[in-house]
Order: sequence, then structure tokens, then C-alpha cells
Amino acid sequence: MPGTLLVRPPSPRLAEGELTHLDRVPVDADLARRQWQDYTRRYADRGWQLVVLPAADEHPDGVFVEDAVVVFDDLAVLTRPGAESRRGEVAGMRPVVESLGLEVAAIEAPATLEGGDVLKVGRTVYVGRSSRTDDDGVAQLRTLLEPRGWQVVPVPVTRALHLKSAVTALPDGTVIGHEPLVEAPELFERFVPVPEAEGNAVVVLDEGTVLLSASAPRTAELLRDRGLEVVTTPVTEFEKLEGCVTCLSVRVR
Ligand code: CIR
Repeated sequence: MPGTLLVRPPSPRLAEGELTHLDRVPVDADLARRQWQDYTRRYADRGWQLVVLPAADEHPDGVFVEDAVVVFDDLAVLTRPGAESRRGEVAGMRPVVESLGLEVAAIEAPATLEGGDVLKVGRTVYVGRSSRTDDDGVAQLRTLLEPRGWQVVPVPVTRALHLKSAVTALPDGTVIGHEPLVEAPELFERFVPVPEAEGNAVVVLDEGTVLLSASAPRTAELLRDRGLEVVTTPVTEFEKLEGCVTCLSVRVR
């Protein structure tokens, strides 16, 4: 199941990125670059094809590519970030997703939607109604997706930046999250709490393997006890900017 992944190298201005729930602390741009390279290697080592977007160093948060485009089957939806400073990241995505042969749609102003609020579990799309994604954004996504056989379920998000800063899904569809950040666990068919805030975010590498932040060793243990292979990678410099393993890539195929 390895697929094709979009990534973009971190800007040397990463430290100037948006912050909502965390205080600003020093960020090591060289370490961020090395962590990003390690992150991309985790995929390449497992047979994923990486499409590296041109650097966009004028956008401090540009490395968090998952917020600018969301892909559903052969449809790429360009987002309209709620953070004004991030709107300029989207334009560079269009030619790339077009070149991959995807159909392209876009969230139209004044609606806002960020990809970090979009969690796919089977054919269900949970969409965080957060400070970055508004009701109009959720409604536009529903209009695009329901005719294509996806069900859209809005989820309130106030305790975290994005829905996927609070919950993500394991390969079998079980949703995991750090309980203090999750406001409506009952919305998910199956929910399992994890012991660390950095443990909420996993990327499914294949049916039996997930990628997890190296900052969540107790969660790694819990997931291994469930029979999963857990690959860890250090993302401390991105976590300081409220990013996580999911935000650094978008699966396009
Ligand atoms: C922001 O606040 O927009 C960035 N500093 C972090 C974005 C992280 N993205 C994500 O969780 N999908």
C-alpha cells in the first residue's frame, strides 16, 4: 500500500510560524531540516514515492503541506487556510496536483478549511470545526464529497489547533487521541485514548505499520501491544510550532 506523498522542505524561517496554543520557544532550523530529511527517509525506505514541492521559504509554515490540499480518490481539494499568513501556500499546490493527473477543486472565499482538520476513516470524513475551519468550509467540502460517496461528519475542536492535532486513525479505523484534547470521542465508532499529547498523531505506512513521533514512547508501547509495527521519527522542532507527523506530508495516491 505505499503510495505517493507530497512534502516540502522546511523554511529557514520556521521559527516565525503561527502559534495558537503554545508559547514561542527557540527553534533550531538546522535540526528541523535534519528531522525533515529523516521523516522523508522513513517513507522512502518503505517504497513510498516522494514528490518534493519547490521550497517556499517565504512561508514559515509551508512545510506543513497537509493543510493546503486534501485528496479524496482522484479529487484534490485546494484549501483556503483560516490563518491568513498561510493562504499563499496554496497556489503552488495546484500545478503539482494537476501534474499528478488529479481533478482539482478549491474551497472558495470567504469559507476557510485547513487539511489538518480533515480525518478520513473508511468513506467517512470527519471535519474539525476549529479556529481554522468554519461552517462554510465544512459545507463546501460536503457539497464536493457527498456525490462522490463520502460521508462528512463535523466535529467540534476547541482544545487543539486542528482535529488531527487531537485524533488520528489506526489502519483498522480505530481513532486514537489524547483524551484532554478530545471533546467528542463518542462521535467515533471506536476510540482508544493514548497517554501522550504527541501520541495522538499517526500516519499509516501500511496495513500493519504506523509512523509516530519519537516524543511519544508510551504510546509506541501501547500501539505495539495492539500488534502494530511502530516506526518513530523525531519531530521536536515541528512540534514547537504545533505541527506533528501528519502535517508534514499529504498522501496523493
Ligand atoms: C500553524 O499554526 O498553522 C502551524 N504553525 C502548524 C500547522 C500544523 N498543521 C497541522 O496540524 N495540520
